[in-house]
Amino acid sequence: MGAPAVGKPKNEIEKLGAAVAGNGLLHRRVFLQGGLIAGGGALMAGGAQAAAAVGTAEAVGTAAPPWMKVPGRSFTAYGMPARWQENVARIFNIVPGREGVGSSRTPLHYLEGTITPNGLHFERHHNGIPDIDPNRHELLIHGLVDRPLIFTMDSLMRYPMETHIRFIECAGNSGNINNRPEPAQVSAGDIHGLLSCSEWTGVRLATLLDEAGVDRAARWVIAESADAAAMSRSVPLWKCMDDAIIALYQNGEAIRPEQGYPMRILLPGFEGNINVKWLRRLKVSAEPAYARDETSKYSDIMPDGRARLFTLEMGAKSMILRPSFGINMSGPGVYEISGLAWSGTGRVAKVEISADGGTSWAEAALTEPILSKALTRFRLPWQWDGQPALVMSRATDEHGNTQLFRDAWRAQYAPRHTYHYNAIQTWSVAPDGQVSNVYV
Ligand SMILES: Nc1nc2c(c(=O)[nH]1)N[C@H]1C(S)=C(S)[C@@H](COP(=O)(O)O)O[C@H]1N2
Ligand SMILES: [Mo]
Repeated sequence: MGAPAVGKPKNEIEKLGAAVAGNGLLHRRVFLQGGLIAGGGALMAGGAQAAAAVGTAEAVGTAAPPWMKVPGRSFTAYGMPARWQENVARIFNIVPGREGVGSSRTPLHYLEGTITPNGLHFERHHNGIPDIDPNRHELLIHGLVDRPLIFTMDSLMRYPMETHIRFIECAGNSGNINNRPEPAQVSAGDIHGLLSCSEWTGVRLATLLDEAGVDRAARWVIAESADAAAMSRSVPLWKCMDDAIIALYQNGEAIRPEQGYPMRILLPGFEGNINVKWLRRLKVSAEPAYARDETSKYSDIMPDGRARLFTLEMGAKSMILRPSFGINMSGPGVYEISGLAWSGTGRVAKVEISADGGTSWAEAALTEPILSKALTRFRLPWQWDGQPALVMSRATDEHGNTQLFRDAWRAQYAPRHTYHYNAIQTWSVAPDGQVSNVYV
């Protein structure tokens, strides 16, 4: 967390009628009303110092910081973050002999806003990142269609494009780590970082399928990749005709190799795995393929041991990132709790926060824009009294889908099941400000 809040004393907060739930949660509009903005106080002091530094001749002399005494460095062809941000990096372990297989995670706890920088988008590769020459890559649409079609990059680029901000979340996100008997003492990015959000631009899949002419018997589209995993997944035809796009751009630039260069199928809100990267073929069919990744993997194992296939939409979910493991508190005072919420079925309707282990809840402010199937930032002011606290968030989407506590979530499935994990994340704040991961 940043510096502790220096705001007004507690009795003034109570005068405002700001405490809305137990253990110091304040009304979401308190910061907007002003008067309690601790950061504002600190900012003004800092601003005054800076003004003094640039405004007086002697400050530009000996007292000036070194970066004011020499010209800055030159231009770069492709910019990089400040060198002070070195720890803001993807989180991963490489298994020797399996260098390209596995995943890296987004360091969610170090980021703000909702867009994941391209270099920090999580990665999940089943057989490494292929080096595809876009001039030799083609997309084939065939199967139950009137006219099989082949698209080169040049021909695809001539179609009308759309831009949407959408998250991608791996079906395995959070699950493995939360399946451990003891809560892992690792960062929010380690636990929940198979999750990223980008502005994607591409061609609506429905446009291409309409041109091919889909047969009336068709119900599925089998998407196949051009990497060495030759992954395939069955996509319901309704989704292909709804909001699916063939994504070519990610946050304004060509989609990164890690994300599927030169193209991937983007199925908003659906589990990560089905968003096939390095897409080469779409086969329209009456039946699903029952491919490996939709039968042995990424399906839900129920308490009776049977598998539920094709649970494709990710649930409503959220987590607090400030504070979180490694993002500690620095003394009692007013803080802004900040985190992310999302749902695979639409918009986030509300996020509730508890600071007393789920006994009482306060509604967080949602930062605009609140977009469908995109990450939404939530915030709530908190007067921390320096006592032990259990903080947690609970998202509800526009269809009423919400989050369960971990035990209730686990009771829905077979014992070791981990896919589609969306239970409530709880952080414990100790009197010294240290934050740890706990099961509630
Ligand atoms: N061709 C191909 N597509 C793939 C994968 C892969 O290994 N190969 N991994 C899948 C999985 S499991 C996930 S979670 C997402 C991850 O997308 P990202 O690497 O862009 O974050 O891509 C999916 N698409
Ligand atoms: Mo995944």
